[in-house]
Amino acid sequence: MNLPPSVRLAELRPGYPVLYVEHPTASGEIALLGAHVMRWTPTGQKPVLYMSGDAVFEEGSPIRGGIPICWPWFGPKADLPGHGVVRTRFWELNSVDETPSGVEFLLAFESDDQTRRTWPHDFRLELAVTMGKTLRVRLHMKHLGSTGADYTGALHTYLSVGAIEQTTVFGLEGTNYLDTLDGGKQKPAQGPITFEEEIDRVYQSSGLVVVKDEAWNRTIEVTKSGSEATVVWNPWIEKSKRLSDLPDEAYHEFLCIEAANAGEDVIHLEPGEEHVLSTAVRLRN
Ligand code: TA6
Repeated sequence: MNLPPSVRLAELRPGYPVLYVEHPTASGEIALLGAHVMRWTPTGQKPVLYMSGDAVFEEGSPIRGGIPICWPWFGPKADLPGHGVVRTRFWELNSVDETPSGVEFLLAFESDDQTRRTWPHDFRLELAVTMGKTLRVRLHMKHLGSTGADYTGALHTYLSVGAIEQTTVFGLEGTNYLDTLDGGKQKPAQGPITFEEEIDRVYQSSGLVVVKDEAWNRTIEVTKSGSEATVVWNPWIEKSKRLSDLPDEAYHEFLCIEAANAGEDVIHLEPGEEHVLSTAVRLRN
């Protein structure tokens, strides 16, 4: 495939291709493993996506950071891999188009014998990623099975902040959330979110989320579509220590704001039906 001037394809490890982007508006990286947006940095800014310094880059292992694609289920599922079957497989690169405002990538993944062993329905996924002054990620799912199926999933976005202790999340006030750390109990949101402990919540919301990062004096806006659930996660101290692909002190440096179909937001697709889950991330001027 001919790549435009701002894009090159190289192996981060033998057999582990990554797309590297150096465009006037932004730089970034997309691993073909999991069609995983690993980095995105608008020109002149600090990185907006967080990537763990201890991340593992090998087939079969999820990447800690960036935007994991959690699908066709969100979270743990019996003895199956957490967050589904597509973030640890290589996707196909279908096209790359560059314009003065950015670069658009189209990647695809189809069900196969390996996915059928854990997910008994055929499907086709297409991911559109646009990197520019805004990052846009759009997951288009088509159900090809012979019977209907219920899907959940998320665009599991890791955002870099200067200090989690000086970070506040706005936009989820007045909603309810399911508290994953308290048996999934439904609780009312008490106001803007600040961080003094692990937070792992599925908010029932389809709206704009605003992350105010006092330490780096910047504000990140996260919008979405095709999603009625927004997951907010920070591992805090103990979980950071437990996760081998995350430095012990990493919890200071990121939070996840995830456009999800999770909790009560389950997507039922009949044969041939489709759904689109998307998110956009930008720095407020
Ligand atoms: O999105 C929040 C969450 O479900 C947390 O419970 C935590 O497990 C996080 O995802 C990371 O999951 P992973 O499988 O990538 O380690």
